[in-house]
Amino acid sequence: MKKWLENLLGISPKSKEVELVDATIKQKEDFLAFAGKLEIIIVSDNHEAKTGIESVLAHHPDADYYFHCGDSNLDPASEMMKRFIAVKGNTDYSYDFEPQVWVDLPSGERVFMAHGDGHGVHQGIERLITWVTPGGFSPIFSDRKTPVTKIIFYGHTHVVHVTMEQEILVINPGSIALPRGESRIRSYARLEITPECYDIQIINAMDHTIVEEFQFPREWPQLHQDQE
Ligand SMILES: [Mn+2]
Repeated sequence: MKKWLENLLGISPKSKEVELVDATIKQKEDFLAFAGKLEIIIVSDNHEAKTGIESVLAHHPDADYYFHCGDSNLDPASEMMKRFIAVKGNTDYSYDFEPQVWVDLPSGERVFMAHGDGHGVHQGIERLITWVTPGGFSPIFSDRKTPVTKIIFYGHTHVVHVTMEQEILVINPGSIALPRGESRIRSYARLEITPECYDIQIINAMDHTIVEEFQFPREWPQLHQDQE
């Protein structure tokens, strides 16, 4: 993570505590003045294989964030995994990952990431959406000052999925080692957040060529929402 981001957030993104981002105009100005965009790399389900992840890190050395959606089957304390904000997959039983994380980005978006096995993602993403929607099941919504989740990352299916549902951007980068589904391409995702839009690239992990691109318009997130 870049130093300016840490300073802006005042916390490490790996902090297990959920910190609220101060919803001020100043923050928006800071974001624009410092960077104007964020680059985020998302990988999932390498199932012990290290080469794909090493190659992604070598190819994208300067991303602002690296997210791993679970089933790495690698030690979270290893040098490679320390680069990632990661969650526990259903086959990560030997390792001490959080089952789910919320991360507040300096752009104002709150990200929710879970592997997805606990949210029934083989049946679809409805439960994931419900989980992060105010009034949903997540215990975090007992807090009246909870920012609205705008982005979800998940894995588990090993199938690429990019969509915008109920104003939430949802990304499954596919598996970087064991792809399923029609394309059968080992893949990961790159998300760029600019003031105007979300640009998403699905990238072939073997040669880093772009397989698919998506773009969704973006509005500055509503940072705090009262829950009555
Ligand atoms: Mn899994």
